[in-house]
Amino acid sequence: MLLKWQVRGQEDSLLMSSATIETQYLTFDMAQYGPNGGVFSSPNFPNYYPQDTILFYQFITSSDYRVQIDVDFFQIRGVPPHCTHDYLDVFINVTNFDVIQNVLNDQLLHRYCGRNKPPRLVSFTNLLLLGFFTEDTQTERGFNGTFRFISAQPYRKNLIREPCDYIFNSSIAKSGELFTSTYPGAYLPWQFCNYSFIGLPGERIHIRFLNLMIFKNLNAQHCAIDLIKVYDNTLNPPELRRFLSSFRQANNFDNQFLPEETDQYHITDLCGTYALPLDVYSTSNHLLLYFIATHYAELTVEEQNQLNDTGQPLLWRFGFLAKYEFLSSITKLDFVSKNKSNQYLSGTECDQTIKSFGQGYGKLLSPNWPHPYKPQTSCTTYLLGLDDRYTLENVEIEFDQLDVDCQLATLVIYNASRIYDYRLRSRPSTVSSSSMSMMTKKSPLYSNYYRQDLDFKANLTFCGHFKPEGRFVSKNALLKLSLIPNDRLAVDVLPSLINGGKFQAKYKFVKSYHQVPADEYDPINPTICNLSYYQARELSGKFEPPRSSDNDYFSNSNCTFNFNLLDEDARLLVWYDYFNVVDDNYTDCPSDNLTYTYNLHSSSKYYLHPFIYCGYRNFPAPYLTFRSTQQFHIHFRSNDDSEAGLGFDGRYQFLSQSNNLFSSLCRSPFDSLIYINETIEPSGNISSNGYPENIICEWTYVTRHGLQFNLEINMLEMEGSKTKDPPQGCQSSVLRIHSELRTDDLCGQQEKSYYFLTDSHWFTIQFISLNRQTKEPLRGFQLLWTVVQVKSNETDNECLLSNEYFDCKKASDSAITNSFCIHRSLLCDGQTHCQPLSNDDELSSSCFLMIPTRSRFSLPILSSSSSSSFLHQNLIIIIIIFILCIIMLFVAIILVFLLIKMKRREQEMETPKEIKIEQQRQKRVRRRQQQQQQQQHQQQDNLSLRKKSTQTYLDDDDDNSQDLIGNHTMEQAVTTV
Ligand SMILES: [Ca+2]
Ligand SMILES: [Ca+2]
Repeated sequence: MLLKWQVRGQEDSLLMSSATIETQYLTFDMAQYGPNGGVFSSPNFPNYYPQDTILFYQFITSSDYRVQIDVDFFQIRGVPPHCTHDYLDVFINVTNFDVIQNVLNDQLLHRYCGRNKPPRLVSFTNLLLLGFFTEDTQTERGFNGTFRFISAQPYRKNLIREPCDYIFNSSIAKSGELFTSTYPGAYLPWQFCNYSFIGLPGERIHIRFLNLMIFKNLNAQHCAIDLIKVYDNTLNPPELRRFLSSFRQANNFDNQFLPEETDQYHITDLCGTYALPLDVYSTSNHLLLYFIATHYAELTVEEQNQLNDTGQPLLWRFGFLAKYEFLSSITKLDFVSKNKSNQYLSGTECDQTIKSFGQGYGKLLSPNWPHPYKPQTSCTTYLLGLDDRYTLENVEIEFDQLDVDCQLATLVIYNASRIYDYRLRSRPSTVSSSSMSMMTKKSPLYSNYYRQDLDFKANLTFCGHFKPEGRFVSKNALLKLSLIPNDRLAVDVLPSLINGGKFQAKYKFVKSYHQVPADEYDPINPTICNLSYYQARELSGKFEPPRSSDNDYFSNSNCTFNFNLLDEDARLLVWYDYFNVVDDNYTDCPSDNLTYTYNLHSSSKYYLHPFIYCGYRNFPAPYLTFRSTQQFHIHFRSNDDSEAGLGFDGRYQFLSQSNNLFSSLCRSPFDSLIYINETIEPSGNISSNGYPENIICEWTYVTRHGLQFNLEINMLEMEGSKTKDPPQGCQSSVLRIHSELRTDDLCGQQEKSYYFLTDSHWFTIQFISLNRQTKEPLRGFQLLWTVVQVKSNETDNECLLSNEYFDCKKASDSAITNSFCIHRSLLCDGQTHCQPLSNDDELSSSCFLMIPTRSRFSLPILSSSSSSSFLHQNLIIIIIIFILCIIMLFVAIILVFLLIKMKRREQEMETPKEIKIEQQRQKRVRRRQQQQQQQQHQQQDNLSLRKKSTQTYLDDDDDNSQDLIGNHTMEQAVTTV
C-alpha cells in the first residue's frame, strides 16, 4: 500500500497507511539563492515525473521577506477539483515546517491538478510550501516555475493589527497604496480586513482601484462569497457589525443570505471585476473599506471555460490594489440641491440624479457653482423622467451658459437629440418643381411647422466658451450629462490652471412625443399627443402610438394623427402591419380603440367613419380617403386600466394619379363618375376581375335624384374575416361600399349574397388589395347593382311612374323594411333584381307586365340623353301632332257620317217590297197620328215634317251599327297618325 495524503480542505484529517514511501524534501532558502530566487520544477521535468512520489518544496526566507512563486508550465494527471490521481498542494500561510501534519491540516490554500495552473502566489509569512503527490499509475510532464523573495515592508505599512487591519491617517500620509495581504498573489481564504481612512476635517477621501478581482460566481447578482464593503462617513458602521454577526452564524456560505443594506453609511459592495480604474469617494473625512474572503470557492467548469475565454482565468482571486488620497480641494457637494428630486450618488465624486415627480424643472449647475469647478473634476448628472404606464417623460435641457476649457475637459450629453425651434417660411427645396407648384397653392397651411430634426444616435460633445443653441431632448426618460476631464489619470495637468470652468443649464421633464415619428408635433403644447403628417413634407411613412419603455402604449392615451392632403385630387392610403389595441369587446371597443374622422375641402363639417377598431390582430381594413377629403384623422384612445398592448404599427401613403397601385384593369379614384340613365341601363355588374394584388379600384355611380341603388354582392372571396371568433379584420384587402350616410367594409368569404341599399342616388365602391397574407386562390368580388325607387311608405302599394316601374313585393317572411320598385325592363330577363325582397320580377305571372318597346336596344340614337329631357325639348311638336290627330279624327268622323248617309239612301231605294209596304204602312200610321196632333195644336209644313221623321228613323234603328263604324273609324285614325 501507498502512503497517501488525504488532505481535503479544513475538516479532513491526515490519513497514513502502513506502507511507506520515502518523503523527499527540497529546500529553497533565500540565504542560498539570494532575493532574486531561481527556478523549481517537478522531478525529471520536462520529462514525465516519477510514480509514487511525495515531494515537498520548502521556500524559506528571513522575516523581512516573503516568497513569491510563478508557475509557468503545469500538467499533472488528474481532474480538478477532486484531483483523484496526482496533485500539487499549495500552502502560503505556514509558520513552521517542523510539524508537517499540522501544516497539512490547517494551511492548505488549494490543491491543483490537470491543466489548472496555480496563480501567482505570495506567502503570507516568510515560508511557502508546495507538496507534490503522485500515484503508481501513468504520469505526465509535471510543472516548472520561478521563485523569488520580496520585501515584507509594504505589507506592514499602516498595519495596526495582525493579520490585516490597516489605518490610513491623513496626518501621516496624504496619499499611498492599499492592497490585499498577499497581493499580487491570490488572497487567502477566511479573512476579515479593515482598511480605515481618517482625514482632517473638510477633507474627502478618494480611492482609485487599479486592480480589482474578487471571487464571484459569474452570473451571481450579489457578492455572496468574497467582497469589499465600502462605508462612508464612519469607521465603525453598525450595519457592518450586524452583517458580520449574521454572516458568522451562517453555516452554508454558498447560499448565504446577505441582509439588506439600508443604513446611510454603506456606499457599495465590490466583487468580481470592473472597468478600471474604479473611483470611490467619501463625502466626509472618514471612509472604511472592509474586505471579506470566505472559503476557497471554485468556479463551475462552465464558468471556468467562460473565464478562460477572457484570458484571465488565473487572476480570479487576485485581490485588489488601490491608491488613496486625502483631498481638501476636492469638489464640494453643495451644488447638489437639497431636495427630494436631487440626490448625490454616494461613492462618487460629484455624480447626482435628478428625478422627476411629474412635470418638474430646475437649474443644472456645474460643480462648485457659482465658482469654477476643479480641473480634474469628473461629474455625471442623470436626469430621470417619469416612466410608467401613463407617462413617459422626456428630459429637455437648454443651456444658459457654457464655459468648458477644451484643453481640460468636455461636456457630453448622452441619449439626446438637439431640436431647433423655428418656423420655416418655405418648404425644403428637396422636391420636384411640379409638386412645388402644388405646394404653393396651399402654402399658408403648411409653412409654419417646427423643424425638429431628431437623431439620437450620436452623443453630443461640447467644450469652449459659448452657448449651445437649441434644446436637447432625451429619446426616452433618461438623459445623461457628463463632465469628463481629458486626462483623468495625469497627476499634474497644467498646474497653472486652478479653474476648470463652469456651465449652467435649465432642465425640465416634459411629456412629449418625440419618440414617435411625425412631420409636426403639437406646436403649442408638447404634452398633447397631436401628431401631424403632411403630403407636402413626406409622401409616406409610419405612425404609431407613443409607448412606454416596456413597449406598451400608455393608459389614458388620447392621441390624434392628422393627415393633411394637398388638394382635392389627392388621396391617402392607410394600413397596418401590426395591430393590438387591447379590448375584450371587439364590437363596441369601450376600453381602448381607434376611430377615424375626416372633412372635405368643400365644407368644415366632420364626418365619422362608422367603425371602431380594437382587438388583437383584428386589423382595421386598409383605408383610402374618399374623393375631396382635406384632412383625415385617426383617434387613438385608451382607458385608465392597466390593460395595454403594443398598439399598432400603421403605415400611410399619399397617393397621386401616377401611383402604380392604380391600374388600367379597373377604374381608379381619378376616373370620372359613372352617370346612369335608369331607363336605358337600370342594372349592371361590377367585379374585381379576379383577385389582383397591390391594386386599388374605385367606381362611383350616380343616377337621377330620387332614385337609389340596390347592390347585391353575390360573390365575395377575399382575405380576412370579420365574422370569425376572434375576428381577424381585413388586413390586406377590403371591399368598401359607401353612400351618403352608410359605409360597409367587407372582406373574407361569404356564402350568401350581401345586400346594400344606398341612402342616396349615388354609391362608391372601393376595392383595395395590398400585399396578401396568404396565397389562397380567391376570386375577389362580384356585385349586381340595380336602380330602384324606394317606396317611402310601407302601406303605399303604388310605385311612382307605375307604368314604368314594377313593385317588388316583399316576400311574407322577408325582414327587409324598405321595399322598392324596379324598372319594368328588368322583368323576366333571367336575373333576379327584386332581392332581398323577393324574386317577383322573375315570376312568370309578372312577365305580361313587361314593356318590351322600352327595351334599351330599341332607342340607340337617344341613348345619350335622358327620356325626360327628350320629352321636354320636343313638347311643341308633340302637341302639334296631337292637335293634328284630333282634327283628322273629326274629319274622318264627318266623312264617315256622310258616307253612311249616302249608303242609307241607296238602301232606301233598294229595300224589298214587303218591307217597303210595311214601312209605308207604319209611316202612314205615324202620319195619321201626327196629323191628328197637328190638327189639335198647330199648322206645319210638310217638308219639315219629313225631315224630322228621317232623323227619328236613324235614331231608332241603327244605334249598334253606328258604334261599330265609330270604332272602326277611330282605329283608322290612330293608324293614320
Ligand atoms: Ca386599456
Ligand atoms: Ca330581373
